[in-house]
Amino acid sequence: MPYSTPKILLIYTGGTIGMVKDSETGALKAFNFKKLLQNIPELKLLECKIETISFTEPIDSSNMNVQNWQQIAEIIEDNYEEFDGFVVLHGSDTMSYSASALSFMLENLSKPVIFTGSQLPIGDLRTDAKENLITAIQIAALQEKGKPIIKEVGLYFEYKLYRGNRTTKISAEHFNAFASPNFPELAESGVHLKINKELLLQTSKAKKIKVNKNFEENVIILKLFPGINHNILTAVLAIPNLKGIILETYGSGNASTEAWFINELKKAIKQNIYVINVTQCSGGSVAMGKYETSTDLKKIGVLSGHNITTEAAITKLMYLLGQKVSPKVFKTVFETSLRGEMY
Ligand code: ASN
Repeated sequence: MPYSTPKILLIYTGGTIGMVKDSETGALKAFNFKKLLQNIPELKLLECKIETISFTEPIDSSNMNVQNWQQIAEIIEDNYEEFDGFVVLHGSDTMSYSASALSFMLENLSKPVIFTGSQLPIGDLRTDAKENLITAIQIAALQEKGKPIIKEVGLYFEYKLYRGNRTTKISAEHFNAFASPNFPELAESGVHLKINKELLLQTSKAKKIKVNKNFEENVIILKLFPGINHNILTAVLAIPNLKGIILETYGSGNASTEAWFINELKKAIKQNIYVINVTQCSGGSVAMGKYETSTDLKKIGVLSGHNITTEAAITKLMYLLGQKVSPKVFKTVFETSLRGEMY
């Protein structure tokens, strides 16, 4: 029996891909996507059925927030049974955060959710939008014996499919705007579409999708710099209701050994604020205890983000806090890979 044509839902949230220039100011702003889709007649040639749904007010992704993530998750939840795959059109600026957030929201995902966007609007003559969009849809529609091949949240940009929660935006100029410094790409588009099957996440078929929309917003990312003083650290840690900090440290998880620094963090941890160590380096991993400058951090109970990106770390923290994970197991759960986001 032949398998039925895959059905793909295209979710338009905004971003440069669908923007036009404001006639007065010349600034790029989000636009109605239905009209812009008419710019890509190629979509009709794809071997899948495509339906679209759009945010009522498409946004520049710099305006992305937790409510928007919940909205994307809800659209996927409401249409999960009817569609075989999902493509989320999203601004590139915060796409890595959203792809990471959605990877945590969508537990036991067994269908592809592919984020994509572009650096130039789809109506621009030199646009990168067409290739990104067309190939993202093809990837979302890939099947083997009638079942999706990709069963995770991916990010497709400039000929590469990455695991979404491993990515980071690296360029505001190049079409090649994303990197996945600590994990190889899941697929590469050349003359052929080469899928690295051994790298794909495999979810148990028996488990039903669970959509976790509760995210804690009282969190912060603190990037260390030589010269950060006591005053600044005290002020950050005194933020009312603060629940967790992603501490961007140097190299393999190193920081100042000065007493005031360690003592302030120790006090915060005693007050049940989680402190997670991630590296400022674009590649490599935290290894607390490797240098003297990270030994104290380990002793006072700072958690290790291993080789996670900052984008995945902050969204994982928001997710686990939102799930009210018990303090007894929080360390173990945070330091374990849940969606392939760390080793
Ligand atoms: N500012 C845009 C956005 O993130 C950038 C882009 O999409 N290339 O929405």
